[in-house]
Amino acid sequence: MKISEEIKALNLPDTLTFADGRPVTAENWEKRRREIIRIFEDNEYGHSPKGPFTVSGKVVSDRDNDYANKVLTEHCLVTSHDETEGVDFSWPVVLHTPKKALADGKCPLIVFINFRDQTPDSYMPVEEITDSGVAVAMIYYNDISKDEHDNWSTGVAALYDRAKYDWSKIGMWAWSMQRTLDYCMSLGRYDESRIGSLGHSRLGKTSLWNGANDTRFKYVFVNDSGCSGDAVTRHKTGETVEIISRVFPHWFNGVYRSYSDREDEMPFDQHMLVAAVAPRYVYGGTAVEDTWADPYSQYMSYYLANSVYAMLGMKTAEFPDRRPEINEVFAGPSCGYHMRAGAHFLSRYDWQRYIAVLTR
Ligand code: GTR
Repeated sequence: MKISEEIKALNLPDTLTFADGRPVTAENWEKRRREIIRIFEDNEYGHSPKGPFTVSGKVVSDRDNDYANKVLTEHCLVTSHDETEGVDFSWPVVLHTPKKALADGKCPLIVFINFRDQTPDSYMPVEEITDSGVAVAMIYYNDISKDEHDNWSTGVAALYDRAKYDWSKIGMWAWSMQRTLDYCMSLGRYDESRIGSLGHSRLGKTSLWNGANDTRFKYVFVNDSGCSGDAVTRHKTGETVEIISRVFPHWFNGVYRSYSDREDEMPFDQHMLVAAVAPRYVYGGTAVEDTWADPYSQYMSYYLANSVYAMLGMKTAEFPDRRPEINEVFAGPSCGYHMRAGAHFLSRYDWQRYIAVLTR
């Protein structure tokens, strides 16, 4: 069956039609993009504080001869001051910057949110990343607010009034990626045209929400994010809105759970969030054995995002009108997707594909 036919049968809300029925054009796309973000704020991830923020940082320890004298490693403590609410919050960031790239001029940077605070890490092959001329800024997600249904009592969650900000943990983690970028850009070393966002799984959902919101992220890499990330929710295999919002209620706002077992009635689906990155680059990494996430429902989102890039007059990816196969990589000029062999993981293979796009 053609993927376009599978998609048609799902009767999805149309990215290229405003909520009031007006058609979307290249001229009003930015307006539609903002409308999509609002839909996801209201229905899924909640409303995050909008600042303005003053962000500063200090280097707690550093080594300028890391990885055979090729890498500058800095362990930093970054502080965000919210000027509207008068709230201060600090968290650690580890920065690895390739020294050669620094000497040659500004280098690309990936802001990476991780499951662990160690470096290197099985999800972050530092030497390989920096050898490719890319810097990486790593945040440990539990430093921002614990991945627990803790009644919003830990980390940054505890500092903001819930009556005003119904933000979810995914919203908080995404916010920390933006504030980390504030700090990194203040250093004057990173190339603003090649800033990437990356996370895996629940943090892949976070990377997508971050990248849709903050247009400074020119490359949004979304690894194995699945349900409530980049997978079309309607009729996907594996995890559903009912399961995810029951098991992980803290990842979402209070409204999302009301869509349990009524995905077909949602005025949105996740393909709209993937498309909301356009005209910037969005890339989904998936794995064939990751049926819980559902690589085919993930493919649908990128396949559909192509119509937005086309409408904007941009070059699109060559996504075939069928299900993807193992090890197929479609790294198009404006959007990408791959389905690697194996299971749920953030592998070297995934990093290599993302870096290839960021540095080409
Ligand atoms: C699973 C969850 C997925 C995915 C994964 C992860 O338990 O059902 O949505 O996010 O965790 O983050 O590792």
